[in-house]
Amino acid sequence: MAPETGSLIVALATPPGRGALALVRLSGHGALDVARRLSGRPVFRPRVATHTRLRLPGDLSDSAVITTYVAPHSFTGEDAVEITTHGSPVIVDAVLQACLEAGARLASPGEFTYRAYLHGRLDLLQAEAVADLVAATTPAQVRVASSHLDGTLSEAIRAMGDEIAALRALLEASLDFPDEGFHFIAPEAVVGRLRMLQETCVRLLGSASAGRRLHDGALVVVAGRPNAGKSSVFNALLGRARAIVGPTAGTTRDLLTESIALGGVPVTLADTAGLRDTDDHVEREGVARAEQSMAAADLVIVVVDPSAGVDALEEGRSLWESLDGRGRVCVLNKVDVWGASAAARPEWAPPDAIPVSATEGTGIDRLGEALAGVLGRVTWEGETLTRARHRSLVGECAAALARAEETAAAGGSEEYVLADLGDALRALSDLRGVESAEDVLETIFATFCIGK
Ligand SMILES: Nc1nc2c(ncn2[C@@H]2O[C@H](COP(=O)(O)OP(=O)(O)OP(=O)(O)O)[C@@H](O)[C@H]2O)c(=O)[nH]1
Ligand SMILES: [Mg+2]
Repeated sequence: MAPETGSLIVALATPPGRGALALVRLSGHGALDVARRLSGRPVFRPRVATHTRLRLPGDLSDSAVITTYVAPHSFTGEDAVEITTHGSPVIVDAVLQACLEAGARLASPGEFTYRAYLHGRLDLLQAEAVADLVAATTPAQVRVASSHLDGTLSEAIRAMGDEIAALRALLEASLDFPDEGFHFIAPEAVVGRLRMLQETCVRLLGSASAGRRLHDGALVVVAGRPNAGKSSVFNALLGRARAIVGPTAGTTRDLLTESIALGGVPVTLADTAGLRDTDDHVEREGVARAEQSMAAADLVIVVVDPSAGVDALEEGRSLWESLDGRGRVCVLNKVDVWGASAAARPEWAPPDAIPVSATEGTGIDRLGEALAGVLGRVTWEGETLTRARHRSLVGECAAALARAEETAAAGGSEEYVLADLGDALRALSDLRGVESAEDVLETIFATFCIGK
């Protein structure tokens, strides 16, 4: 996608297929002429929905609503037109064809938002938020994306950049008047301000793992010995009998996955074959797949049946311990059988292990809460780093600030501190896309869908 602006682009903004209505969007020079040409109306009042008849190729016509926007007061910052027609694909095709005949070309993915960015209507963080908002599948994703679109994250980043720029100005002034004994800022004050800036970076980076899961989703795997009740726990979390449950050990062989939301995070929940040595080659393959999915999981739910006997409990222990340092939650299933007695709890089980009865539904809400807690319930204060790009640039900024602090604390030259502050500032500008390279931008906008 070339970063040219102004040429006339058109795309269907609503999903393809049949609907009650469809919305075709145009942006660029000549957009208003197209509206006139299709409707035969000489004048449109900007931003006022106008009911009109469209004359379309192939002897078709439709009654439609047209809204016009005059540059720079539009989403893209250009002249723009929205045409709402009845939602037949035949009508949509005719409208698109008419627009193409009038000199428009089909928009590339994300091109409307790219233009909004190029015209300074949005910064890069906000443009990414447009894509995230449209792609959101959980309310928490909507909250974070819409808060980023409103500029909360951009504002935090801009404020940090302003603070660094102010510090740079003071240091430069000190450099400019070295002999007169001017000290526009004392070294201790520089260190203090650099520390505060680093704290902001740490706070932002602290949101990154929950933000990544919010953005990319999380893999949560239910694991344990055969017959511990994994499929029953899986079904209870889903709220429906998705997996086959049976009294024979080795019921589940394949990996079963379903999508659910936990604490606002979109989760792929996987049920697995019970972990045991076996000669059955199908079951062995199932165990291998269970192990692979555990290795990739953000969180493993270890299901243990405390009534299953000593050997089973020892295997539960080794599975639990093998996950040390990873996201893990211990579930003591079949509490209706073992009665929640302290004596029946395995001694290795952590104090926050959750007694549940998958068949009766006891403890399942608490399990859901615990899972959401481990996944990092998103507090959606707006300053959540959701993408790898955000994490790496805030990380670069923090590292540059730390270098600057070290130099300042050791009484090093202002020049070195200034160079590090320059790096910190550059990372923040890249984050907001103030002067981003074209190839970086193209990679980002290429992930958008057409019409956005
Ligand atoms: N009483 C009681 N029985 C349960 C509970 N959860 C599961 N069961 C029973 O335990 C047996 C095994 O349950 P599954 O959910 O199939 O166990 P699994 O761990 O998926 O077993 P595999 O797929 O064979 O590894 C079934 O007969 C279930 O009805 C529970 O909370 N209470
Ligand atoms: Mg099973």
